[in-house]
Amino acid sequence: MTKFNRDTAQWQELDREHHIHPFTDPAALGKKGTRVITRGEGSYIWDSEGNKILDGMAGLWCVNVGYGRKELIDAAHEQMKELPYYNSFFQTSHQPQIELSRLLAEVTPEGFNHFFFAGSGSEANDTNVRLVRHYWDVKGQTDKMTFISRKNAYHGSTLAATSLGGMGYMHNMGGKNASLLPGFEHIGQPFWYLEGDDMTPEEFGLERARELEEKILELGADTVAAFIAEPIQGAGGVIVPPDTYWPEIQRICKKYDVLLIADEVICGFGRTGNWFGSETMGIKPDLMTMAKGMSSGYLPIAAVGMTDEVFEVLNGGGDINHGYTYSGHPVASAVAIANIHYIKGHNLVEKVREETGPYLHAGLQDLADNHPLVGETRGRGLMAGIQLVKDKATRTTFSGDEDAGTICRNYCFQNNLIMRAVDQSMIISPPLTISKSEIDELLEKGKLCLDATARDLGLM
Ligand code: PXG
Repeated sequence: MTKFNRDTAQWQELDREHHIHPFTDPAALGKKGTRVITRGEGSYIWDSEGNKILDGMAGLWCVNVGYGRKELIDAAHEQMKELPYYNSFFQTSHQPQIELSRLLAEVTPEGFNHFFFAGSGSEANDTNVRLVRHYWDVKGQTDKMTFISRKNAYHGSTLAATSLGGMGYMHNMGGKNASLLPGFEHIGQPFWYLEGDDMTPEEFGLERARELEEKILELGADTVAAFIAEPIQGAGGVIVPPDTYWPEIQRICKKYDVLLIADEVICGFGRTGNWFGSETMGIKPDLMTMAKGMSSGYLPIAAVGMTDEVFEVLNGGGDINHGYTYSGHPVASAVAIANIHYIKGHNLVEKVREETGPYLHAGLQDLADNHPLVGETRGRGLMAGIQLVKDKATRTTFSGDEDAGTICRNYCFQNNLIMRAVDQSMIISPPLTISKSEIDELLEKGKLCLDATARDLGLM
């Protein structure tokens, strides 16, 4: 970006003056200044000071094929020249979104053959709310309006997506529950390590799943439209439910005629070692939300996928009064197609499942076994969480000023490793193209930062 001919301090000043950052306290950030990222290649990014940084988060869980892939760049360039924009309203369509729909039908689980496009995961989840309510209305079950999700779930940041999500601090933005719409209910999350007390993980998984049944009975099954959940919670801290959880959820949804929506925005497109997290966790959803890895973040695009059964109902229900200017944007669709071909052509899903995923988790297990600060490590494929604890035996975390997550995150920042903190967990979600030697580097740098954090907190 030398063409702009500004130095880092000038960029930081302009950023402070004119740019409002998402999920950030502007005043606090203004004091610290931002790190300006200028370039990416493979698993690495560079900042305006020339630092080479290992991106253990693949951007925001999305750059699945890594940075700088010519195939995706060329696809965008070619499509821009051919047809930079057209829509699919008013009896028109275009080739990239038709081809992308076909490809998605190929890579999604059996029965998923119909896709509605959006520009982001949040928009796609709004689409879920709109389409699912329409579905029940068409079926004549007009009271089935309420969505149930989980505390500490993340489903996006529009009003409907915020309401679907279970982040209290988001609901409370603008005043008490000002950002929580009516018709959205939340049950407990299946986070055994911190919330399971003296239950076994299996007992706890069943208990948390049965909260869904209790909630449905409390609200009345004839008022509940759908349950939405991530197969493995991402932004909540990479929380893998106990084995008993998903089968019980599936049983309950079926019993009470409640649609099951899998939010695959993070888990999709190879992240967990299968094309979709639903396959990894053995779930058969009715609808799926997809975004992020769908285009590896090169351009914004998202989708709601649905089974033939769900589509059959919509297909007989008249107008779908919903859509975005950029639904199925041709350039974003072309990039998503190139991205899926890249994932297939480089066998990334198999590589994550059989090679790099197990390799990463073996390294992490070593930390869980031997590091005083690490209570457990968890995850699937190339999606992992490291739980930081004060006391391993009692599963007690740090609190107050002893904010192990922030301390560790700051060490990562200083050591040119992107590893994000979610409360007292460190999160890893690198590009699916990461090599074993880059995983070694990630683990070595990660351990260095954990050691420094443990020393600061008096554990080493
Ligand atoms: N569902 C899930 C499961 C997500 O993780 C969204 C929906 C919303 O997608 P969009 O494209 O509207 O952002 C997400 C997004 C974090 C972080 O800090 C995670 C997300 C977004 C921003 C930050 O972990 N996930």
